[in-house]
Amino acid sequence: MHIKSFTYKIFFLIILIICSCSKENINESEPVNHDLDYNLAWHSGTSYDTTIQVGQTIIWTWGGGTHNLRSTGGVETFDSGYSSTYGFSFSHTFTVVGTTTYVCDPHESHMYGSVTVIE
Ligand SMILES: [Cu+2]
Repeated sequence: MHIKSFTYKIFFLIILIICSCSKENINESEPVNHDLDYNLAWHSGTSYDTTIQVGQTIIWTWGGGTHNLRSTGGVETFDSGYSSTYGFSFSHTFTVVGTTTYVCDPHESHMYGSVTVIE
């Protein structure tokens, strides 16, 4: 009886150690902070009005089809060029306060957006 309860104590101790170890691992593997990036899908039927802070980056990721992403007015200029590769991505880091509009040229009626940069 004595030996049995001792065995249970050892078993409990081992379980406790395993639990505390795995908890530590969870804390270490917390996701990287992506607060500074905005990820937007870029395919037919996507339009956005996005407000960000100076220095933040927007990443557009292509769905199916042939698309480009070109600024059409405002305070910043950018042009991705054309790509028909699914998963292609284009990013721009905004450094000027104000609003910039953009469009996908072949799909200007349903692929467009604006980015408003605030201090
Ligand atoms: Cu398009």
